[in-house]
Amino acid sequence: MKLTEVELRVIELPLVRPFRTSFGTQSSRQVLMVKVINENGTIGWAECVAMSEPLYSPEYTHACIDLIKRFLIPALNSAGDFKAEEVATILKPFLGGQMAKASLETAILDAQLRDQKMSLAKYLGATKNKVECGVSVGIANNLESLAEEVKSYVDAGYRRIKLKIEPGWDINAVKSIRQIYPEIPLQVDANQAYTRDDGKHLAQLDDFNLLLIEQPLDEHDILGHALLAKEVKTPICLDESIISLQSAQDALALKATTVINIKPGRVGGYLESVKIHDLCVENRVPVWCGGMLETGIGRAANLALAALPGFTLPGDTSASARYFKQDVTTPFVMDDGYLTVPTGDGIGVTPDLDFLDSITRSKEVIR
Ligand code: NPG
Repeated sequence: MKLTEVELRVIELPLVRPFRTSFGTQSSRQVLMVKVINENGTIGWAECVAMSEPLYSPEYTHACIDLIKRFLIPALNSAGDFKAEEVATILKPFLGGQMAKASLETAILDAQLRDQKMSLAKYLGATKNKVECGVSVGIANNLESLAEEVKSYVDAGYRRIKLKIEPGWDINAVKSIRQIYPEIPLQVDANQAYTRDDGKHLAQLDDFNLLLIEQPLDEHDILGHALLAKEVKTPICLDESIISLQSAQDALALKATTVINIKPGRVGGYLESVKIHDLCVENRVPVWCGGMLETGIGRAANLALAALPGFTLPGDTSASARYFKQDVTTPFVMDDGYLTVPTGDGIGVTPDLDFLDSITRSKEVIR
């Protein structure tokens, strides 16, 4: 493939309710949408999961735009004719930038698969046609509003609840939800909010039959997670620390994690995600697909990945309505706690361009 055009467009989508985590509160989602056109005139779409600020990861929207324009597109142009499978190798000399790289690789893969008339799900090796839905619940103002929000999701059919936690909003929040729902699959996500000294405190979560504790410590503290895993019985699951196949291999070998959250943007794309999935299947480590408040464009691709056989735990693959009043694609609607995996060519969806234009904050086209 050769790229004839790349469009980088920043949109801003309001969230249906503010989403509070240990690293901040979001009331809208700024997203970099990446569109490529290849030499056949075929269009490919992807979204970049970086946030507007470097709070979850060092990447942020405008840094990604700079990296893509200044280094990634010129490198692909110099490579001449390439396949989507070669993109990661071409971009490897530029360090980091997984989210930026993932968005470009995914848009290129979307166009390539549309040319080949194949769905992303089939290409990645999906074995399911629907995927179980979990939902991530932000830190609430008080236990009553938390219970109310969780009830709305349970009533809607979500099959697994993830509570965001931080020091001061953890044991009691979990206890209150466990009392109401003794059986529901429940897990927590700290987004790095604790330290190595918090082992005894976090061990109190062992009473609540949680599926896992996600990323309790700093993303670089692999040893700390391994030590914590000896202090708590609840399985530790790494998210932010897993940025590549290599980091997944290391974390597993060092016993810092026994479950892995795969987020394609965080690891550099869907192809790297499949490698991590395969590693986990080989080692009988359960995986699940994380979410980054994706629009329908990213959600479609995540569903294709989550349909692979190693994804044995429900992911943060929620319906569009969990986050957005109006999605940029035909909305993903949950049916009996499942979302259907798209079967069309490529990612299987395209954005509604009129709606996209109406929420566009900036747009540049590189030819
Ligand atoms: O369902 O899309 C979703 C969001 C799930 O909680 C979720 N994501 O830390 O995993 C996370 C968190 C997140 C959201 C991280 C946005 C970064 C950006």
